[in-house]
Amino acid sequence: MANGNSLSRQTAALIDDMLQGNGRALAKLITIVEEDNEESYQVLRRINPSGKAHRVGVTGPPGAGKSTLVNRLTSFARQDELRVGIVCADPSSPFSGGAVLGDRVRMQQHYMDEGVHIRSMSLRGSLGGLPATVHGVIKLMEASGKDFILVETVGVGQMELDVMDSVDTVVVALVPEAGDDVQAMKAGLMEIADIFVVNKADRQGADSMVVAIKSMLNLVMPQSNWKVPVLATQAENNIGVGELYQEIRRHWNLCAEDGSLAERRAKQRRNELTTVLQKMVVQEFMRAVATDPRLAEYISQMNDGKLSPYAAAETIYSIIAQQGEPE
Ligand SMILES: Nc1nc2c(ncn2[C@@H]2O[C@H](COP(=O)(O)OP(=O)(O)OP(=O)(O)O)[C@@H](O)[C@H]2O)c(=O)[nH]1
Ligand SMILES: [Mg+2]
Repeated sequence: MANGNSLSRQTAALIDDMLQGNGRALAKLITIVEEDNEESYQVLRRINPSGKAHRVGVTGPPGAGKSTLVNRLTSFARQDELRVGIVCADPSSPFSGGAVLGDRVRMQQHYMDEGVHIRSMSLRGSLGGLPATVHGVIKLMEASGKDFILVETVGVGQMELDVMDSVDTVVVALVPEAGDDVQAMKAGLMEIADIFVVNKADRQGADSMVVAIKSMLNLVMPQSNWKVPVLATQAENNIGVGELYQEIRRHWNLCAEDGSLAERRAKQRRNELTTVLQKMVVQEFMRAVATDPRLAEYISQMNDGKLSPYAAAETIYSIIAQQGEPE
């Protein structure tokens, strides 16, 4: 990976087309990036989007109405003449095939719109890990000229939290019945949410849910001058989603003004650097172990408990570092 420079003429042409905004080329490149192999690396190596797109994450428990919200938000963004990219990242659902079909129905009106690109990703067992792959797809969408990128993830596990590191504005969607969810909500979720939504507000308990979230937020030290709004929506009936859209944009504008957006982007780039470097080092390690009997010997000593993993890592690293000269 570290030494490879080759890119097939075909893929290079795809990149050119994608940069011109060609949707088919974008779709094909996303497939390549999802593969997480040498070619994916070569593609991502050549993409360095300007960072002008507003990336919005929508996360929350299964069935909260995230896709319905995303569909409605897309309409508002299109009214603003923004080009929209949608990434539905579904790491675990065994029914993802069905979910994709359901989302197709929910987002039907946008499938025919050339200004909208919709992508569902089922990434169980993805080698590079979900967050890195989603991040690559977001970058492709941005490079292809999307202005507003919506990323939907299900659930509130560590993986979803990590995905949310790749976006600028995080919307956490809950439903009135999710009282237990709020109780069980980890501090992490409170910290990542820039906006809370209580969707399905046509059902009972929405108001008290809004109050409960607000009072929990009061316990958290504010991290910036942004006061996290808690909104009630009915995505199905398109009630309250206009306000949500306005708050999402307001958050982004504020972050751009106070410099926190630039900080967030810089952090994302540092994370990306670390991820790529880790991959490279591990690959180099695997290659070296396969060819250098000294390394195999250290590993066997470590396996026997004669060498601590720390000592083994240090020795192995110094051998690899001696061998590898930077390009
Ligand atoms: N009553 C009511 N139902 C809604 C509302 N918004 C969405 N729904 C319904 O809730 C169900 C789930 O909606 P989705 O948008 O698929 O929810 P989701 O969070 O994307 O679901 P997963 O991606 O499977 O986790 C659908 O049947 C929607 O029609 C609402 O405001 N009120
Ligand atoms: Mg969904």
